[in-house]
Amino acid sequence: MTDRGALEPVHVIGHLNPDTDAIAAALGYAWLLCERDGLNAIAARAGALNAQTAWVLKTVGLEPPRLLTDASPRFERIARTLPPILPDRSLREAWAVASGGHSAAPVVNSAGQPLGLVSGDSVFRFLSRQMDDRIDLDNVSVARILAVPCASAMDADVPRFPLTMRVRDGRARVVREERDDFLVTREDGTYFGICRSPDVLNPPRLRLILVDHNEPGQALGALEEADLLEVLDHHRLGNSPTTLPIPFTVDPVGSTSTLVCERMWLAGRQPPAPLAALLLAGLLSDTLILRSPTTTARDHLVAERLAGWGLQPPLDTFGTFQRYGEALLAAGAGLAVRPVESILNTDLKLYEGGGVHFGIAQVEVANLHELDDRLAEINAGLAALAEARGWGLAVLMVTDVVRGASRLVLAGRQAAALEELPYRRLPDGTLNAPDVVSRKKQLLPAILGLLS
Ligand SMILES: [Mn+2]
Repeated sequence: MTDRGALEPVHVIGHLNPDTDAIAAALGYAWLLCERDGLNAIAARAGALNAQTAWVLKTVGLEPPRLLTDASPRFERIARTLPPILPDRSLREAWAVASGGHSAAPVVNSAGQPLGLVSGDSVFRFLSRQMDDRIDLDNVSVARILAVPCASAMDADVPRFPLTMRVRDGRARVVREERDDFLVTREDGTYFGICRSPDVLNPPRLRLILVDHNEPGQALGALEEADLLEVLDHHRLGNSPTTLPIPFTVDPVGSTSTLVCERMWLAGRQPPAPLAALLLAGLLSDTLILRSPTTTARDHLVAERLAGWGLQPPLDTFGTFQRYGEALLAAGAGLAVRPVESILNTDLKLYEGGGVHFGIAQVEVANLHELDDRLAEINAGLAALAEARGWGLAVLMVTDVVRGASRLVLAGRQAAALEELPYRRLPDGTLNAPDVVSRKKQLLPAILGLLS
């Protein structure tokens, strides 16, 4: 690692269009770097989650890593969060903040809106105005000057930069300015901090570790603006040159999750069960449950170990890692290529309410339109399922995991009882349920309310 210290954040990130291995390896390796080396390692992702990965994260109970679409530093990175001062406070207080921060002092109203900065320049201009107004400065004490409200001595024309803006996009503006200090605002325009021109002209570079890829074309944007610290991968070489030597591992095993787990093992660190289960998913997804020709003996060994660590209650319901892997692959397949049997049975739960036995299956998709081509088959399959099981009602809940919405397909003798659900019926007979994603917490209570 560089001499910039252990607490400088380092982002661990996988490739664009992240798959389960890219997400699992980023979270797993970031965890190991924190645990083993005390680094401030932060897992990141270079794009939206796919349906399979969203299913795994939900199943194991982990939050997705933060989204990082490019490596160009933002104003947030160079902002100093100096305490703001209300405009009616004294110049003396502003002065204290400014000298403490070796910069200007931010003047912010009670609603959080930045009004300006008190700087050496602005105070000097304030004094000049006093002289222009023919105030006899010989007879004005320093104490009286320092007691004026700071707003009267501030510079109100300071440029503001949103914290999410790329620093490089603000550079030209800063170069034209005579000022040295600038305001950084939140998205809603409220005060976040201030920044100084040397930091705008030469911002600290993001520090990155790439996992599950090494080609710049597969990496997040503006990779050249970051310091690359390490690569941990299992793909072909396609890397670009670096200025400094870095640890670079490309080992042709079945998944990057395998490599991460081996390093945990070597370091004598056992990850928490949800993380182990996620790494197992990364391995099983990349190797198609150890069946892909990329699979090595090491992947088999690691799968056994991760299953032991990760398939603990409540994930022990999968029994074996093979069954866990099958659920995983089914979750990622989307509706287009899956047999109706698998769509209806992979995640099916049985209930009873008001004497009616019913089942609700849930399937996750990346886009609700995946349902359209398969709707006739699904309607038939769902009706057959209700008939075969003797249920009054069968429901398929198709959930768009990206946008957070569902469509419901209904079958069974009691389906009419659901007419009163607060969801709009579409021309194809399905119900449109925006904002509904949870079977347990949203759909089931609504159905039970109508049946009882
Ligand atoms: Mn991979």
